[in-house]
Amino acid sequence: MKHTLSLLTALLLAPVVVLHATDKPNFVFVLIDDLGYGDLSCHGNPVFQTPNMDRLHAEGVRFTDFCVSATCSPTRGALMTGRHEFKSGVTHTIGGRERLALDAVTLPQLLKPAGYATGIFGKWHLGDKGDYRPERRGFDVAVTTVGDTQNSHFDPVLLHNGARREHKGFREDILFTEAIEFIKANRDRPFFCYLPTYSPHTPLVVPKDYVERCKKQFPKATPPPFYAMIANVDDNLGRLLAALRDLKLETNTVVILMNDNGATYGVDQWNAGMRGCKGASWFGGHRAVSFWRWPGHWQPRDEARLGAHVDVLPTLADLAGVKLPENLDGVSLRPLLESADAPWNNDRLLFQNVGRWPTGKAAEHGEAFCGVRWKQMLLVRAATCGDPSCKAMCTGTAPTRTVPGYTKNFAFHYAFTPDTGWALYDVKADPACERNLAVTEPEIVTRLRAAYRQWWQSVLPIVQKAEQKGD
Ligand SMILES: [Ca+2]
Repeated sequence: MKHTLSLLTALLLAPVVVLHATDKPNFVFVLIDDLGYGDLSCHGNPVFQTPNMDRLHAEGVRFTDFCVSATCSPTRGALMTGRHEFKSGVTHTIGGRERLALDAVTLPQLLKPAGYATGIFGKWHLGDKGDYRPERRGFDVAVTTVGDTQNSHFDPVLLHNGARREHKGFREDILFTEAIEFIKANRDRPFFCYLPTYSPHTPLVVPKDYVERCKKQFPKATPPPFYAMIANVDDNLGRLLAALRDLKLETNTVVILMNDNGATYGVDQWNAGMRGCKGASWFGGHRAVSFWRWPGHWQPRDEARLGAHVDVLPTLADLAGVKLPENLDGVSLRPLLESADAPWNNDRLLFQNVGRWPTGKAAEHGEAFCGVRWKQMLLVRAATCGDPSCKAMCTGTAPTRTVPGYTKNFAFHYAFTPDTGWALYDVKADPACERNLAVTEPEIVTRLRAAYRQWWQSVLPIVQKAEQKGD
C-alpha cells in the first residue's frame, strides 16, 4: 500500500516537475568592459550611435540609478556572488587580489542544479589559474583569452575549459559566435549564457574597417578606435539578438545588458552630466547601464529605484526558482521588473570603497575614496588616506593626474571632496556633484557615515585575512 501510494505520488508529481523545468527562462547576460553610461546614444551621447544597445533600452526595463563598483574585478565578484566583493576577498584587479575566494557560491553554481546549462564567453577576471578558473566555478563551458588578458585581439588563442585552441578573426566576433553556438546547442533546455566582453577596454585595437566606418559615420567621436570597438560590440549584440529571434527563443529568454564600471575613453565627450569615471568614488564611477528585456513578461519603462550589481544573482535565482543563499547583500529585482507599483525597500544602503590600496594597507584606507548610496543621495569621500608616501589608488586618482587622450578633465572627475572630507550630494538633481548638502543635511551625513563605519569594520577582517593568505 505504501509502495503504491509512493508510486501514485510520483506519477502525480512528475508532470508538474517537467512543466516547471520548461518554464524556467533562459538568461543571456552581456557585460561590456569599460563601456561608459554616457557612451550610448539612448543615454544622450551627442555624436555616437549604439542602435542595438538602444534597442534593448527601448524594449526593456531600464534602471536609471544602478550601482556597480568602480573597477572590473570588484564588479564581477559582486555579480557572481550577490554579495559585496570584499566579502569574497576581491579588492583590486591584479596581484592576486582579483581572485574570488574559493568558498564563495557563484551564480552558475546555483543555476546548474536547477537544470541550467552554463557558459561564459569572455572576461572572467576573478582568477585565471587552477581552481579559480571559471570552468571550476560552475560554468560547463568557459572560453576566455589566455591569462584572461585584453591583449590578443586578432587570431587569438582562446582557452576552452583550459585547453588552448587557435582561432581566426577578431576576438569579440569569435566570442559572440561561440556564445551563439552555445545557445543553439542548449535551445531545448534552460541556459545561462554569460558574455563579458574584453572590448572596449584598452588596448584600443579593432579591425581597421571599423575605425574607417566610425570616422565617416561619427566624425566627432573621439578617440575613433574606442568608439569603433563599441560599434563592433554593438554589431555583435545585434547578431546575438537576431539569433535569439531566429531560434524562436525571444519570449523565454531574459536578456540583460550592463557595463562594469564608470566611463573611460568616452568620458571627455559625454558622461551624461556626471562627475567621476572609472576608479572614482563619485557618482559617475559607479552608475551603470542596466537593461532587462523579457518580451511578453515585462513592460518597457524606466525604473528609478536604487538597484545594484549584487541584485543580479538573487534576481536570476528567483526567476529560476532556486533557493537563495543566506547572507546576500543583494535582493531580487523581480518585483520591480514586473510592476512599477511594486513595494520596495527605499531605505536600502549600498556601500562603496574603490579598494586598490597597497597590499597590507587596508586598515588605513577605510575612508579613502569611498561612499554610501541611500535613495538619491551619495555620501562620498574622495581623498587619499593622508599618508603622502602612499602609492596605488591614493596617488593614481589625484586631480593632477594626466593620461594622454583620457581624460582632459581629471581635475573635475577626480576632484577631492571639499576640504578632503565627507560630502553629500543629491545625484538625481545634481549628477555633477557640485552642491554639497553636508551642512544643510547633517542628520543624513551622521547616519550614513555611522553606517559606513559599521560596514567597514565588518568587512575589514575578511579583507585583511584574504590579503594575508593571498586568496
Ligand atoms: Ca572594466
